[in-house]
Amino acid sequence: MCVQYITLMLVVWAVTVAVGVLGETVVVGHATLPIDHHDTSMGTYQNRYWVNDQYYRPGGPVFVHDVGESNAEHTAHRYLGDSSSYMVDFLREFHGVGIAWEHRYFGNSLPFPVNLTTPFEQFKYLTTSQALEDIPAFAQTFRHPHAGLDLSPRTTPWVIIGCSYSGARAAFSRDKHPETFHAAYAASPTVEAKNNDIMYFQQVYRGMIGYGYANCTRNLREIVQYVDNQLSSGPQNASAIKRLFFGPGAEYNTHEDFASALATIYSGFQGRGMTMKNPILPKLCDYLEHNLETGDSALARELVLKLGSEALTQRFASWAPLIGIINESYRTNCAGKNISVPLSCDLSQSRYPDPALISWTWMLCSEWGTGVGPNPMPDSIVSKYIISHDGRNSVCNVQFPGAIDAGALPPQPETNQLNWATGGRHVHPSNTFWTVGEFDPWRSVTPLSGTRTGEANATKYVLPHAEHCYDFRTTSPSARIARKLFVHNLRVWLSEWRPM
Ligand SMILES: *[C@@H]1O[C@H](CO)[C@@H](O)[C@H](O)[C@H]1NC(C)=O
Ligand SMILES: *[C@@H]1O[C@H](CO)[C@@H](O)[C@H](O)[C@H]1NC(C)=O
Ligand SMILES: *[C@@H]1O[C@H](CO)[C@@H](O)[C@H](O)[C@H]1NC(C)=O
Ligand SMILES: *[C@@H]1O[C@H](CO)[C@@H](O)[C@H](O)[C@H]1NC(C)=O
Ligand SMILES: *[C@@H]1O[C@H](CO)[C@@H](O)[C@H](O)[C@H]1NC(C)=O
Ligand SMILES: CC(=O)N[C@H]1CO[C@H](CO)[C@@H](O)[C@@H]1O
Repeated sequence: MCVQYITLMLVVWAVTVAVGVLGETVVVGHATLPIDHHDTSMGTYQNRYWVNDQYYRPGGPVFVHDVGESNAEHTAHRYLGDSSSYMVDFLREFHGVGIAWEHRYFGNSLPFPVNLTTPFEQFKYLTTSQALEDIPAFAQTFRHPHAGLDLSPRTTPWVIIGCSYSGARAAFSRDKHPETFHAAYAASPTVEAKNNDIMYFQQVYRGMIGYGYANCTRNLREIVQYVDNQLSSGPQNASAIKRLFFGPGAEYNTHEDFASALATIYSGFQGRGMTMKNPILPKLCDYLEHNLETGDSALARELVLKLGSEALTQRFASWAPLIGIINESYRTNCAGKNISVPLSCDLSQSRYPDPALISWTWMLCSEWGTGVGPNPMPDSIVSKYIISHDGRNSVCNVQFPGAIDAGALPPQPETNQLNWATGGRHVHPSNTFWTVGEFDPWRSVTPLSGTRTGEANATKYVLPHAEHCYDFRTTSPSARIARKLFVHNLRVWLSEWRPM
């Protein structure tokens, strides 16, 4: 399992952030919250949030953008401080107050310091259910930062918005705390916890076909089959195929680490699809397809059929950018590309030093499930070896050595317990607007896996030609439709709200 698919949930807008022209109107606040909502003797910590109240008029709602599993500072300024953001649009339209909320154990919202030496017991309060109590506790005493007006849910309708894990949190929040949240916008809501989701790459596969890359998927399937045959046909062939791709020394990697490294080619899909902003997959496809002499793709295909999958695999392995991509992701020097440092091509998992990744990995290892599995034959576009077959959960063991043996982490993430506690894919609160991207790799763990594309239902919308968390992008046409539908619903829901 490589870092791309563990960080994935929110690393979707690695695009340049516009400078917040309204930056000075965003104020940061700190809420004092119990570390343990069930036992106040554990003490309190400070949870960070940001507020923009410049569009507020009495009677307007409070919008909370729940940032989820990252340091929220960047997102807070992007959504609250940028006059062209979706949030500022909502604030203007409804004369609301906007809040960006940082999740406990992320950024500066730390019950305990998070780093590689954090004792396991200090992660005890990093649970989905504890985190679901944080905003409701904060909301009770929330006041207009300048005018001091009571803006708690007793006097003001609250609306929670999120995507991916925080999209699931939006739905769960409305479900568990209807007294706090009057409405929710759940975008790409990954409500179902799951280990080794085999539909992830199936969606990538469907998306590639949807975007006109069917031939490329055929090529990649043939390559994957060839690679898997070589990996399973004795140590000599296995070593040879690893060296073919990543040079001398690559043979010391396990099948799992090697196969996961190859799957890096799909890492840009969920955030960028097959557009030219995706720096890997479309370029690799073109390279595999095109006959260098004539530029004729049909001809290339014929050539491949004649030469067979071994030749095709060799062509992939000789794609010039590949080793650079791997060296960058894994901080290796495979094939000795950098002549000023020694050759090193160890593709094994190492510990993430980034605090947000440490906390998120803890959540995955304890509750949400880790990894994505190979999509089913005959459509497999990734090696069957991307999952380890030794029964041990290597990501969790590597990141938190000894935690499973000490009983601080379960042997396997307790996905069933979490789904039972949250409702998982059966969560169905009222006043909730649901969306997902047509080719979102995470679509199968949302409640919209069966919904038709573009179907403009009252409270559900599948964004055509979109992937993960496209809803808040100002430039996406289908996101604009989604937000319009939400606004339409929200007007009705707000008209039904009554103070307590
Ligand atoms: C790392 O975490 C430990 C335990 O929580 C804490 O005592 C220590 O100060 C932290 N180190 C840094 C550099 O923040
Ligand atoms: C190694 O691969 C070649 C080419 O696919 C195959 O002919 C050969 O049988 C394989 N060797 C073993 C030991 O399976
Ligand atoms: C896919 O390959 C077929 C030949 O096998 C060719 O006729 C067709 O033009 C190719 N499609 C694209 C989009 O390159
Ligand atoms: C080669 O590695 C050194 C040391 O890590 C680094 O400073 C340098 O930028 C690298 N060179 C290139 C061309 O990436
Ligand atoms: C809206 O969704 C419901 C259930 O999700 C479905 O039964 C119904 O046909 C949809 N309505 C429209 C107009 O698409
Ligand atoms: C750390 C390191 O050596 N990275 C290298 C990976 O490969 C690219 C190009 O192939 C080099 O430019 C990097 O220096």
